[in-house]
Amino acid sequence: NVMPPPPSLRRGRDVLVTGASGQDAAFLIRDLLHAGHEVTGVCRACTRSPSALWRLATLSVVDHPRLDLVAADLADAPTVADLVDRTKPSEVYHLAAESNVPRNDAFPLDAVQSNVVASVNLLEAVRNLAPHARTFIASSSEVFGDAASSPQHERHPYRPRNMYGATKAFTHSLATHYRENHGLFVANGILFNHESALRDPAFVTRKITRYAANARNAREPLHLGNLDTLRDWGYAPDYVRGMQAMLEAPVAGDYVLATGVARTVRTLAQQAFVAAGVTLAFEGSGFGEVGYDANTGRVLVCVDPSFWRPSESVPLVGDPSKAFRDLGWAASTPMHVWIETMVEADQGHPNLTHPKIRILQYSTG
Ligand code: NDP
Ligand code: GDR
Repeated sequence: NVMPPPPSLRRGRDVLVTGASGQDAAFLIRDLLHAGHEVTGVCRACTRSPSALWRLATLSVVDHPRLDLVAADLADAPTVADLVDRTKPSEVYHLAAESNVPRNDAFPLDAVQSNVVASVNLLEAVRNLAPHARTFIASSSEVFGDAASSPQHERHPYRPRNMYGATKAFTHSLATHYRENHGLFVANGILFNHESALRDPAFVTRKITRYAANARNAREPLHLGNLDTLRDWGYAPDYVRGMQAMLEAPVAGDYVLATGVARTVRTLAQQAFVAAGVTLAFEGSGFGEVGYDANTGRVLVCVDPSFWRPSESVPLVGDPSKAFRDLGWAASTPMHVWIETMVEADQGHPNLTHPKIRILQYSTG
């Protein structure tokens, strides 16, 4: 399941990666270490405890001699300044964020601290203490929100329609300001959904693959929200290569990273069940729709209003042509391949049984 890292032209430089306990940072740090970099990873609970660092451990890099892990809350400005001063990075990947969309709405002040204040602290520290560093900022398709048209490209207007999208739109604009008015090398990656076996199970892909992988032992159907929602889903290791390409580019810019293809949650579920050897058919509509095993008739998926988010009138689908043209980047892993990867990984964890999934989901009160 592990794809080889890309060749790097920038061996041996010091790199600072925030959000080191997260999905993308795990793949990125693995690539950077394989390419010869010294890496400092930052996360709030970087105590080398299994719970905080299970992703780095899964990729067998948590004990790498060139990886230094530092515990820090990026919302604290003096801490961030000290971190940048001590590491004097030549590259910074800012991946830390509260990335769960409903949690941002549930805890708006935390969202501002983790997504906005942390980004201001980091950009200020880079400006004052490491102005020659190249910085990557993780922006999101959620900045487009109530999009005017589809697909969305780098110049598409921002119309965020939730707290998460608003914080990302602010940070994206701020990064552009530091690039244009302070002369820093700051690249914004406008990232569309990207997934892997390291994804938190609160997100719909991993929620589905975990259930599909263990469906034979399931005592009740999988509860999902809106099955008609269209999303542009890709594979996370491809996207972290795009991030690296942005910092390799001669000039800093904004780049959409996406597949350019929209699929429904229903299709996603069907593909996951196919990977688990089950043909999933659907009948009914709205809250009454169910997905069932076409061979046995057993109901495996139902629609649950508590997970329902209205779908966008214009789907969020990215136009990645600029990244392809300028960076040679494309989301190269086909969906059925990465879904198979996720289901296979989840079949190796039989304790992650289905009834918990619903409890874990949005356990924010
Ligand atoms: P994850 O949620 O897996 O990782 C983000 C990490 O940020 C978490 O592990 C969290 O660590 C850390 N973090 C949050 N707040 C703080 C803080 N105040 N101080 C220090 N660390 C903090 O996200 P992904 O890896 O999936 O995504 C990486 C980035 O890309 C995020 O910014 C996300 O918003 C963005 N993005 C991701 C997309 C995707 O599909 N994956 C799509 C679009 C954008 P902990 O809580 O353990 O302390
Ligand atoms: P998203 O990811 O909110 O797009 O944020 P998520 O996987 O949660 O939702 C994707 C789409 O699936 C629909 N959906 C469900 N979602 C969840 N979680 N659970 C369900 O049961 C369910 N049923 C249907 C959602 O309504 C949504 O439309 C991710 C994060 O990585 C963000 O940080 C990132 O910025 C965006 O992707 C792009």
